[in-house]
Amino acid sequence: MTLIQDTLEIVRKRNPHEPEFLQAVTEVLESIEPAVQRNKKYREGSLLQRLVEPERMIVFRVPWQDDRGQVQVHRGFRIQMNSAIGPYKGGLRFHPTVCASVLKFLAFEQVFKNSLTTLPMGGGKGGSDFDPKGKSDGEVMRFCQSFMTEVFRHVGPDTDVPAGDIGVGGREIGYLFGQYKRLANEFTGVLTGKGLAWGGSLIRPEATGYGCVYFAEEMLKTRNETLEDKVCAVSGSGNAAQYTVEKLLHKGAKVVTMSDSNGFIHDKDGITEEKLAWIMDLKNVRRGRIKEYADKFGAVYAEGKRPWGVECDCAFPSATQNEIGAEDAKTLLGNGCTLVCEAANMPTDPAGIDLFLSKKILYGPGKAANAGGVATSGLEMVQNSMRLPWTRAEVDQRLHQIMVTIHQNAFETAKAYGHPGNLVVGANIAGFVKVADAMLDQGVV
Ligand code: NDP
Ligand code: 2IT
Repeated sequence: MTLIQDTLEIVRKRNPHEPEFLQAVTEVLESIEPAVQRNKKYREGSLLQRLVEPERMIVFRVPWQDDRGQVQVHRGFRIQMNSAIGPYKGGLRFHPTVCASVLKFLAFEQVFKNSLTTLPMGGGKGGSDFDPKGKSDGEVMRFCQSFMTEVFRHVGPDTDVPAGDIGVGGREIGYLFGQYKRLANEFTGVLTGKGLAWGGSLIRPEATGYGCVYFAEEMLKTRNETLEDKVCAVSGSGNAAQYTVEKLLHKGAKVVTMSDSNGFIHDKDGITEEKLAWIMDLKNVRRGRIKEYADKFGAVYAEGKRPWGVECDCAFPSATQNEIGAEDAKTLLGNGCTLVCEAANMPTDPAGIDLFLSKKILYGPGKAANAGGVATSGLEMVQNSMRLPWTRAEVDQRLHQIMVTIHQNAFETAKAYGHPGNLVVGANIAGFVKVADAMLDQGVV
C-alpha cells in the first residue's frame, strides 16, 4: 500500500541514522495495513505521519561528580511519544548503548503496548548512556539526582510517569523519587516501581516476568497445551528474566539457561528455586556476573554466546533488542522449539519474526507479552491516586486478567483482519486502533 510505504519513506528520510526506530516503525506500519485499508479515516489527516513523530523529545546534559571528584558528563533523554489515551508512561534505561534511536523505538513500542493494557496510559521512554555497572551507590545517587534535576520539570503524575527498564531498578527509582520530591515539594506518584514503604505496588517487581508467563500459558491453551515439563531457555538475568524463571518454575516448567551480556549458563538439571534465589542475590545485591553460577553449581558456561543453541520447547528472550537473529531462529526451530514469548522489547529481528510466523509456532511479540510490567505500573498509579494499597493477591489477579485480555484481544483481532494466529498483526492493530481513534477524536494535535 503506497500510503504505508510513503510514510515509511518520510520516516527514513527524517531519521536516517536510527535503525532501531526504523525497525520498530516498519514492523508496526506494515502490519496495520489491513486496518488502514479497511478504514478510510485512518488514511486521512496525515494520521500515520503524526503517529510516527514524537510529540516532544527532551535531550539534556547530565553532569555529576564521581567518587574521585572528577566531573563526568552524560546525555539524558525523555521521549514523549504519544499522549492520546493518557499521560506519557514508560521506563528509563541507563545503558552505554542508549541513544535517540533506541529510546524512540522503545517509546514507539510503548504507545501500542500501553494501549493494549486496557489502562489509560500514553507512551514515552527515557534514559541515558550512563552505565551503572561498577559504580558505587553514591555515584549512582549523584547521577540520578542530576538526571532528575532536569527531568522533573517535564514529568508529573498527570503528565509523564517514568519507571524502570535496563539498568534502572528499585535503587535508581528511589534516588530519582527522592530528588523529585525535593524539587517539586510534592509526594505524588510521579514514578512507578517505587519501594513498598513509599507508594510502590506489590507485584510490580514480578510483573513483567509473571505477565509474560501468563501470556505464554494463554498461547499454549489455544493448542490444548500447558507449561508443565516444558524445557525452557531464558536469556538475561535481570528483572524481567528473574521473574519469568520464577513463574515458569511455579508452572512446573524446567528452565535450563540464563545469561548476561558476557555469556550464558546451561544447567541441564534445571534451575531450581534455591538456585534462582542465589542468582537474585548475585544480580540484585552483589551485582556479579552470571559466570559465577557455573562455578558455584557446576553448570556449563559459554562466554560471549546467547542461549538459543540449547535444545528447548519454549524460548523466553528477556535481555535486550535484536538478541534473536535469523540464524538463532533457524536453530531454535531446528531443535523443536514451538513457543517464543518475549519478555524483552523487540528481541527478535524482522527475519527471525518472519521465520517464526511462517512456521506457525506460538510467537508472542514483546508489546503484548511483556505488557504486564507497565500494566502493573498502571495499577500502582491507581493505588497512588486512591492513596490505598491493594494486597498481593488482588494485584496479581488483576495482572493475570489483563494478560488474558491482551491475548484474547490480539488473537481475535488477528482473526478479524484475516491473519489467524498472527499475534504480531493482532497486537499491532488492536493497539493502533484505540490510539488512532483517540487522536482522531482530539483533532489535529
Ligand atoms: P535489567 O537491567 O534488570 O536486566 C537486563 C539483563 O539483560 C541483564 O542480564 C543484562 O546483562 C542483559 N543485557 C542488557 N543489555 C544486553 C546486551 N546488549 N546484550 C546482552 N545482554 C544484555 O533490565 P530488565 O530485566 O528490566 O530488562 C530486560 C528487557 O526487558 C529489556 O528489553 C526491557 O526493555 C524489557 N522490559 C522490562 C520491563 C521492566 O519492567 N523492567 C517491562 C517490559 C519490558 P548485563 O547485566 O551483563 O548488562
Ligand atoms: O518496557 C516497559 O514496558 C517498561 N520498561 C516498563 C514501563 C513502566 O512504565 O512500567
